[in-house]
Amino acid sequence: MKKSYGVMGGVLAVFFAIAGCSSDDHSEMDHGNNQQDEQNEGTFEDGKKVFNLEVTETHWMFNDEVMMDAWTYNGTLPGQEIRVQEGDEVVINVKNSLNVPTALHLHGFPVPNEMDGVPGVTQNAIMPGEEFTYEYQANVPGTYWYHSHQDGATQVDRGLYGVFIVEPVDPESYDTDVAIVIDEFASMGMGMGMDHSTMDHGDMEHDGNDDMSHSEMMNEMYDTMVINGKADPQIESINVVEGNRVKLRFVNAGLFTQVVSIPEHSFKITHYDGQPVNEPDVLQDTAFRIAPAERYDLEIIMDNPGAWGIQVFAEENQERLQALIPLVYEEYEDEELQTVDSISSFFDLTTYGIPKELDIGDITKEYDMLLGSDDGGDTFTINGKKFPNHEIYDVEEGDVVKFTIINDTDFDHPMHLHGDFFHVISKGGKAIQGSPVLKDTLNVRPGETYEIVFEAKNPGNWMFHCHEFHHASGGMVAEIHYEGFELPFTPDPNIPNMPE
Ligand SMILES: [Cu+2]
Repeated sequence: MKKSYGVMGGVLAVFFAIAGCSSDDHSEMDHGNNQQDEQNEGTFEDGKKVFNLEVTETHWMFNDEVMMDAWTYNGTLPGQEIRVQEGDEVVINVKNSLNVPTALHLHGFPVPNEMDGVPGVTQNAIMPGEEFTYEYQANVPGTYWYHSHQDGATQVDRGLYGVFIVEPVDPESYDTDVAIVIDEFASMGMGMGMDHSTMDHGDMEHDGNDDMSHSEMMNEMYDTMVINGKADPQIESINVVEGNRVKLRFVNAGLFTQVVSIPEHSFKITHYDGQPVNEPDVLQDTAFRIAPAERYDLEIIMDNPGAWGIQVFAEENQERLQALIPLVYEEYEDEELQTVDSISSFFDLTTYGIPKELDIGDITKEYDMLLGSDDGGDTFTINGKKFPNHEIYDVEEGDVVKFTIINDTDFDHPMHLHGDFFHVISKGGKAIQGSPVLKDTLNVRPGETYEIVFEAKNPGNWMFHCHEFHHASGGMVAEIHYEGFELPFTPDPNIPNMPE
C-alpha cells in the first residue's frame, strides 16, 4: 500500500508500507464485551476503590515476531485501564517486583503533593521488594494516565504506563468508549528485546556516536509503532456498527510527536488532556498532532460504513514509525483498510471552539521559561539551567502565575506541569481565539512562544518539565515551590532517586 500526502501545500511523500492489512490479520477487540478483560476492576474496601499494581518484568509480544523483555504493571502493556467514578476515593497499592527502584505518577490528575510519585521530589523511590500506597480523591473527570516517574527514559519506554479514566457523575453515553495509547519501540536486535538502558543519556555521550545527534539516533532506533501494546499486523481493531456514537481517547505514551488522521468521517475534539472544550466545532479532513503525554478525546458518529484505517505517524520519523488502526464496520471485516489520501489541514487549538470567560484573578507573578539547548541536542536547559541545578519558581498559595514559554531549540518540547492544570492564554503574542484551553501538557514547537496562567492552589513542590524523557534527563526540568511548604518525606541518601 502506497499513499502520498500533500501537507499544507507542500509536497511530502509518506510511504505506508504496512504489510498484511487485510482483515484476517485484524485482531478482534469487541469493546462491548471484552472491555472487562482489559480493565483493572479493583475492589471496594471501606468505601474506597482499591487497585493493586505489581511492577514486574514480562516477556511481551508486540506481534508474532517482535518481543521485548518489558517492564509492566500486572503483566500487560499498557497496564490495565483503571476507570473510576467522579468522587471515588482511589487507593493504588504499588508493589515493586523489579530489581530497580520505581515510583508511580498519575499524569495530569491534580493529586496531593505527597501522592505525586516523583522520586526525590515528593517521595523516595520504591525499592525492589517494597510497596507504596497512593491515595487520591477522583474529583476531576477526564482522561489521564499513570506511569513511572523514576528514570522515565528507561522505565516508561520499557512499558510502565497505563490509562486512568475518571468518569463524570453524569456521563454522556457512547456505544464504544476506548483508549488508544500510542507508543513506539526500538526493535534493534529484533526478537532479542533491547536493553533500553543504552538509550540512557549518560551512556550516549560515551558510546562512539558523537557525530550523531540525539534526534538522529532516536530516529534510527525507533522503528516500530505500538498501539495499545500491539504492532502491525496485530493492532487491535475497533469494531463498530453504523449509527454508533464512538468516543476515542488518544493518549501519547511515547517520545515522538504523532500525527493522527481520521478517514472520511467528521468528528469533534471534545477534550484536551481530559478537560472539556467549549462547544467544539465539527472537523473533517483535519489531522491533529499529539505530543508525548498529551491526550485528545474525540467523538465520532459512524455514518460511513467501510473498513477504515486511522493513520498515525511520527512527524519526525515517518519512514519508520507509522501505523493504521482498523476502524471496521460490521459486514466489512474482510475488506482492505482504506485511509485518507492527503492531509489538507492541521488542527489548531488556538481557534477551535467558542470563547468563554475565564474565571481567574489578576496575575500576581510573571516568570519566563526559556527552553534552550547549548549543544544542539545533548543537553537541554530552562533559563540556561539544567537539572539538578535547575530553575526553581517560587509561588505563594493564592498566586495567579503567568509563564511565558519560549522554545529556542530545534525540537518539540511537550512541557508538563505537575499538580495543576494551566490555561493557555496566547500563542505568538496573539490571544487564544476559540475555546479556553486548559491543559497539563503543552507542546511548544521550535520557535514558538506561549503564555500560560495557573492558579497556585495546591501547595507542594511540583515538577515542570519536558515530557520527552531524554530531554528531561538532558536537563530540561524546573520546579515550582510553594512558600512555606514542608517536604512530605525525608530524602534517603541511600536511595537512587531519579525524578527526571
Ligand atoms: Cu523536550
